[in-house]
Parts: sequence; C-alpha cells; structure tokens
Amino acid sequence: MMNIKTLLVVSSLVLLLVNKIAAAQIGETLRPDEHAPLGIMGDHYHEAGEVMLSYRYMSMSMAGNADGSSTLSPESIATTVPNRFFGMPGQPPTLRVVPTEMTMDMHMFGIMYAPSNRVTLMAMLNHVTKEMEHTTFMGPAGTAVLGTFTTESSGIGDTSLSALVRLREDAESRLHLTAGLSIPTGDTDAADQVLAPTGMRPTLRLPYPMQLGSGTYDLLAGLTYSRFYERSSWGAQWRSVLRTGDNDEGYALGDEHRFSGWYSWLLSPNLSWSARLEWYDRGNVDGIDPLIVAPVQTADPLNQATSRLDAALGINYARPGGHRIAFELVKPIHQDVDGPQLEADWQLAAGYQFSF
Ligand SMILES: [Cu+2]
Repeated sequence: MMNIKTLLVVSSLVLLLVNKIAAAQIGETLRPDEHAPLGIMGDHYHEAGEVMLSYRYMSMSMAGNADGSSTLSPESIATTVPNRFFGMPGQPPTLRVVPTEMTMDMHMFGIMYAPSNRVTLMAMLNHVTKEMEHTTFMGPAGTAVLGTFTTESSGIGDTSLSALVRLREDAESRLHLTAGLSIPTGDTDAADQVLAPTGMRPTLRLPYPMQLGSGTYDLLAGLTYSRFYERSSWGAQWRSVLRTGDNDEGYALGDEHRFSGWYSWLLSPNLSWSARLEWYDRGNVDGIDPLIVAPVQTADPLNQATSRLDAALGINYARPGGHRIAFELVKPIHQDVDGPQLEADWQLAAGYQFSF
C-alpha cells in the first residue's frame, strides 16, 4: 500500500504535469511568423523552462557545371580543363570524369531547452545521404563517352551544440547571438566504386563534396534580429561556420558565411508566408587529402569555393498546443563558383516543431 506521503507527492506531480500540458494546449495562439522561414537555423530562443523538439527534412539538388558565372559543357571540361594530378600513374592530362548532377537528402533532429530566459541551448543531429551522377569519357582524349556512374555516401553528419543568448527584447523586436561548436561525427573517409576512363571500376575515397562531415571542430557564430508588426514581420540573420585546424585527412573545408533577410505576412492568425533572400559564401578546401586523387573537378581542393544569392518562398503554420509546420523552397538567382563546379539548382525544406 502506498503511504499518504507518497500519494501526495505522486498526485501533485501528476497535477503539475496535467497543468503544464493543459496550459500548452490552451496557450495563447502562437504567431506563425514568430519563427523565421524554415531555412534559417537558430532563428529563435525560448522562455525559461521551455523545451522544443524538431524534425526537419531538407533536399538539395545541383545540376550542370560552371566556372565563375558561365556554364561549361561536360565535353569542354573533358577536353580543356587540366587535371591537377596529371603526371601521377594513370592520370590523364584533362578531367575525363565529369559530375552532372548531385542530390543531398538530410534528416535533422533538434532539441532546444531554455535553462533561463537569457540562454537557450540547442543540439542538432543529422543523417545525410549524398548521390552524384557522372559521365566518364573514354581514354585520355576526345569526346567519346565510356559510360555513366553514380556514387553514394550515407550516414550521420556533424553534430552541433549551440547557445542562443538573448541580447535585447521589447514588445516589437528581438536580437540574439548564437555561439556554438560543430563536433566532427560525420565521416571523412567515405568510399565508393567509380568508372575510370580506362574502363576499370576501382573503389576510391570519394571527393570532398561527397564526404559526410568536415572532420574538424568548427565554431558556429551568428546574430539574429526580428521585428514584428500587427500583420507582418521581418528579420535578418548573419551566420558563419569557422573551421579550426586540419582534420585527420590533412585538410579543412572552407569557412561558410550566410546573410539572410526575410519578410513574412500573416494570412490568418495561424498561417504566414514569407519571402527571403540569402547570400552564401564558402571558401576553398585548405590542404589536401592524399587519398583523394582522380581526374574529376571535385577532387581538386581549389574547385570548392562558391558565392551565391538565393531567393526563397515559405509557409509557416502554427497551432495552439505548441505545434508548428513549415515549408520553404529555395532557388538560386546568381552563382559564382571556383570551377569547374556543379551549380546549385533548388532546395526544399519541410519541418515539424513541438514546444512545451
Ligand atoms: Cu525552438
């Protein structure tokens, strides 16, 4: 038999929980645009004691090659672009393997918890699948196609831990800082079978864009501002990923910087839509992995930098009880790549968030 003291403790705990859930269920209607468009990470913080669980699916697609802002055909790459490994055994003078398409699918799981009103902690885990299609040209010269092949890598990506620090808040605006660390839980030694210009099918370490993680501890920094009106809002965010040192393979990926601005309109108290512009910049790979050697542009550390202006349209939906659903579609409007390099084509994100 439970004694009266235990019964009292248990029943008050149950009451507390019921009360918390009921409060969340009734809760004041959430503004859908209180969260930025879905492509923005770490866009909001929480009140002390709040927890948020989130799932986000992102699909990215790249197609066609360019150098700078001008497009390049596979034939011109295969016959005119020098292979940096020429002179090593079996390496042709030009890039005889040309990537034509790439897709990346990502499942991201996040948890946010606010130990105080000033600080919200955020952890993000993700699973990534990358696929790249290639055309292999026959032998060391000419435009005869030997065949096509696809490489794939799949697994856990890098894990991030961040703190979001509230700097200023009033009835209409918010400003917060993000500081975090990305932990190299993603592989940097993924391998797959390729079709070489000789017709052989060796299994090789995959080039830089196909690896799952950076292999380095990366610093995450950002600043986010949001301003709210009765039926609309806007915001701006700067976010950077800064690499520290080199990874076990002997290189560091380029730093990444993003500047984003958005405007959201309420369609109803539950639904908003948004338009967003983002400028994205990534540097070249610093150093080289001695096991990444192939007559393909992606194996060159100096063919990785890119600058891009993206435009995005999104929808946010929020309902009482702490549930949120959001979508965003991103399309590049200008790109400048250190080429030859595949160009970004489009990106789609869909997400669900639950806070209590
Ligand atoms: Cu949150």
